[in-house]
Amino acid sequence: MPATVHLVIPCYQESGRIGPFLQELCATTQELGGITIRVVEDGSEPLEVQRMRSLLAPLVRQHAHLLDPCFLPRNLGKGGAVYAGWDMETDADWLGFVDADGSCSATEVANLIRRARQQAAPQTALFASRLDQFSGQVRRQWKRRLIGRVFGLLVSFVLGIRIHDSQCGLKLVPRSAYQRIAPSLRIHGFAFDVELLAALHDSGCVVEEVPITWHETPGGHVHLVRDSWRMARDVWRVRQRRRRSPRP
Ligand SMILES: Nc1nc2c(ncn2[C@@H]2O[C@H](COP(=O)(O)OP(=O)(O)OP(=O)(O)O)[C@@H](O)[C@H]2O)c(=O)[nH]1
Ligand SMILES: [Mg+2]
Repeated sequence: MPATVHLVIPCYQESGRIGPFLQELCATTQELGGITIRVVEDGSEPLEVQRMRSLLAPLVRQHAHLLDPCFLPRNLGKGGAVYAGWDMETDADWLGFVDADGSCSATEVANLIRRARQQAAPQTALFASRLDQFSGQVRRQWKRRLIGRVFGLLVSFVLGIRIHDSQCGLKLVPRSAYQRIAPSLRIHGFAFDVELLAALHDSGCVVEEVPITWHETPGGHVHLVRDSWRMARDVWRVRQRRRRSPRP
């Protein structure tokens, strides 16, 4: 039996982007087997919720492994939605998430799952990474590329954990490792991946960066100035918290 995987797709106002990607993801993961997927809609306005319900209902009927979506009553942020979805799952060996916009293809998701399943027991967390910035594998607006790189350097420097791209929208974490650290996780916004990285690292779980192909889909929600500032502030908070509670 292959290791089981539960994938969450955090969504905020995604009815215009998620359709083709979700279709492709459902088909690809059905072939692999042992995978469940849940869309977690994060408190969008009523009209958007209605659109998502109509879009998802036929897909849920068509694919047994696409679970009923979760509609959160208020916006928690990307991390909050991911954790809400992970906390609903009590069985899977692996917990993961993937962005709704299809910047990372269903094939890449399948490749990462295959890689996770090569581990004898879930042990090493796998963070997809836009590492090969200049190989043509990564197509991103130059501004996002630059800010992403600076943010990666900031995370490595401030937290003392070597990482190139902490923010890529595809990750797989052993459920046992998540359960150990879940009570300590506080950040629910776009920098939640940084806190996740630090908590995994401090708990002794190795995090491996896996280069993937990434073709940016227009219409992203991350505001380069406002969110970069908030995220940098959150990195600092993670640092301060780690200093207050030294690792064993
Ligand atoms: N649940 C939830 N998800 C969010 C929120 N904001 C963004 N997301 C989701 O987070 C994922 C990534 O957001 P994007 O809008 O693609 O981010 P981006 O601006 O394209 O940034 P990159 O993809 O990193 O280049 C998508 O699945 C979004 O729907 C939010 O407030 N709540
Ligand atoms: Mg995106």
